[in-house]
Amino acid sequence: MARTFFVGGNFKMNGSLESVKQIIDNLNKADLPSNVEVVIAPPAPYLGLAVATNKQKTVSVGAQNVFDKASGAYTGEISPDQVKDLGGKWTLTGHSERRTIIKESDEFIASKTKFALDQGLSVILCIGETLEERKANVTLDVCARQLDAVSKIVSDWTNIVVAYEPVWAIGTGLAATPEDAQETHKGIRAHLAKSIGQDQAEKVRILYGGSVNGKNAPEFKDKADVDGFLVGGASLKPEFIDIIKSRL
Ligand code: G2H
Repeated sequence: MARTFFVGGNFKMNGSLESVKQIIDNLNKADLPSNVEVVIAPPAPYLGLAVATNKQKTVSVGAQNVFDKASGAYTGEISPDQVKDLGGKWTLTGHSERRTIIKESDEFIASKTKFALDQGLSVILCIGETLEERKANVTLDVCARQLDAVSKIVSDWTNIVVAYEPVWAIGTGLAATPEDAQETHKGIRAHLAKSIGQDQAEKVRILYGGSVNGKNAPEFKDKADVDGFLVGGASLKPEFIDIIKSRL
């Protein structure tokens, strides 16, 4: 089945008013393909700026994280409604940096994913194994556990995009090989078929993330279950546009 190619740009905790504007100006000037869906996730303080300056119809703006409550005494947190209020349409959940550094649990990530969906945001749900888990040959078990926490409480996956990001490949310059990514994506889709049904599993886009750049992105071109990329470091650079165009 044809799944629309998807490229996410996760700026992480990088940038300034000036540099975020510069990245968006570059995107605005680019001749982007009409059949690639792009989501950029700047740091939360720049969400409004990103929405206001983006002129590309195929580019949406999202948050890197949201909380699982609508409002209240939750110092430092951001609600899905506030993201929407600024014009954001997406959020990431479960990025490995939040799983490992902030110690977010599978259950908390699932709860945030459900709440964001219920409030009308679409979600890029990040999953992936550490190097130790890979060495122990439990990659798919880890991905399944992270996915199951969500499928236990979310039955409609229409507005979820899964990003498979092996932790050992993130920001290290050591991307998974296209063959490795394809094999894992295939396993993830097979697992989803069991948990959310064959039909939904066929429709869910599964992105690869971890040291994707303008040079290696085209190498994933013929991989049937790699439906796009979640890009960190390279989304801050002009090569982000090459990644968006890598399927042409
Ligand atoms: C993985 C990825 C973006 P990078 O975290 O989410 O980052 O491309 O820098 O490895």
